Amino acid sequence: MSADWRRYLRPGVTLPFCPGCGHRLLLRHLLTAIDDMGMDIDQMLFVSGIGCGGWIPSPCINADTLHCLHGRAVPFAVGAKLANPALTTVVVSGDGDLADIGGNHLIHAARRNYDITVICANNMNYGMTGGQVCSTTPVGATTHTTPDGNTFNPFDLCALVRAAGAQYAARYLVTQGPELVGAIRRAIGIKGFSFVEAVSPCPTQFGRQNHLDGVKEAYAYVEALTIGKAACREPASPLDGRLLVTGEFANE
Ligand SMILES: Cc1ncc(C[n+]2csc(CCOP(=O)(O)OP(=O)(O)O)c2C)c(N)n1
Ligand code: SF4
Ligand SMILES: [Mg+2]
Repeated sequence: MSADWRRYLRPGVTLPFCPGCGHRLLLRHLLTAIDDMGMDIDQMLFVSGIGCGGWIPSPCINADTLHCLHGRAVPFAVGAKLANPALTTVVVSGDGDLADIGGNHLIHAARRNYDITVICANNMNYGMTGGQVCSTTPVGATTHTTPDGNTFNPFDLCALVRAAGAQYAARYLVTQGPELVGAIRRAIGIKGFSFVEAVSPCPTQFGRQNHLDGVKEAYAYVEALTIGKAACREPASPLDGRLLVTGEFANE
């Protein structure tokens, strides 16, 4: 793995994430994948919506970035790709942005198999706005809007986009650096709709709401939810209670 990822940061940028935020690691893994692939970043476009996850491309990456309306990163990316098919187009945004307010765009982009890559920074809540419940919040987790614990089953986003037609779908924790870098590389390399879910702890909002007393505890919580695909019963896609299955779920 290359260590040269920092050269893709916008000069003078202060990374806008809290200490210990998983989004910072995701940024590093994304730029490492781009460097490893020898991509010409001037031929790439990074698109995001609103939220802490939406800050990963803009202001951090020194490339063309589109910072769009909340939930609308995917249609902006599709429009840009249709206008300029030579552009390697990568959406990076939060779980709330992509799966909640933007959920319909996500499934239809997968169904239509647009040649874009979508990277979802899944921190299991709306981090930016204070830690509200969202469609990826585990059952039982407390949030600002579910003080007695979330009662709804979370989406399995990889299963969702796979069922809709995604050519590639993978999920890894941001602490699984080589796996996540490899998944991002494969996703960008595939022609067609590809999706990578990066499980990214949010110590400040999700952590505080769940009485996780520090960064270490926030990461331990997420790791305890996770199991590798090989260790899981097949098919690996349905969530088993609070389980997050990591691995590749489509690679076509
Ligand atoms: C149309 C609209 N509705 C609501 C908001 C408020 N809002 C801003 S960010 C956000 C949630 C972001 O959550 P997520 O995408 O998961 O990103 P995170 O901050 O968790 O990384 C919301 C609801 C908004 N900016 N625009
Ligand atoms: S609120 Fe959460 S997601 Fe947002 S920057 Fe802080 S730790 Fe990261
Ligand atoms: Mg989120």
